[in-house]
Amino acid sequence: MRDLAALVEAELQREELNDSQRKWLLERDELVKKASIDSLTRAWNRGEIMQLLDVELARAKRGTPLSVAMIDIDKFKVVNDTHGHQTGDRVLAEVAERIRGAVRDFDVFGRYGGEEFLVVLGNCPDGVAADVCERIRANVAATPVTAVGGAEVAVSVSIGIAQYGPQLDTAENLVAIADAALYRAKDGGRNRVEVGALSDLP
Ligand code: GH3
Ligand code: MG
Ligand code: MG
Repeated sequence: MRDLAALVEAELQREELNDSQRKWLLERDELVKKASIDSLTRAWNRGEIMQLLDVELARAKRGTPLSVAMIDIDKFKVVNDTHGHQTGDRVLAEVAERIRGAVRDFDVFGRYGGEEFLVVLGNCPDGVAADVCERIRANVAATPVTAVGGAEVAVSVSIGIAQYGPQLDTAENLVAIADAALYRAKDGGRNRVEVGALSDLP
């Protein structure tokens, strides 16, 4: 996003542009941003986070460590069924905020599906990815979310991690392994982090 802003700034400095052209450039920048961001959670949307993953994959091929984490809200259907969809939306936005508060400045995350988030941990050695995810897990579970009606709703997430490596060098494989590890975290009782391996693939 910073790169994009710098590009727009550079374009705006061009002397041959008149005011209405400058105005259009700024508007276009806003439109591009809006189209890339999920409005409920202010996380990147799925298409955008997959593109950011591609960028990190290119770095990983040159030797920079990379991990991805799939995060899924536990028993979210029960939240909707018990407290209503509006409270469900509030929980989604709050979980995104808590993920944002737990990742490192240069980590990026997006809304991958309904109540699933994908975190791309660039330049992240294996042990560090597990630490970051444990911090996310703890941050989400630390305090309940207040429902629209005032009730306190306990929230937790399960997280599956996949680490870039031999045979684990495509977005597809990384997401598949992170997903498999996530299922293991669900099976193991939820509110936990699991690191995936190639042996997790069916
Ligand atoms: P598990 O612990 O196994 O993940 O159970 P779960 O209930 O979280 O999973 P399940 O896939 O059964 O339900 C996910 C629910 O998320 C179903 C769907 O209606 C809800 N959901 C998806 N997107 C949104 C949304 O934008 N807002 C709200 N309020 N609910 C959503
Ligand atoms: Mg899910
Ligand atoms: Mg869920």
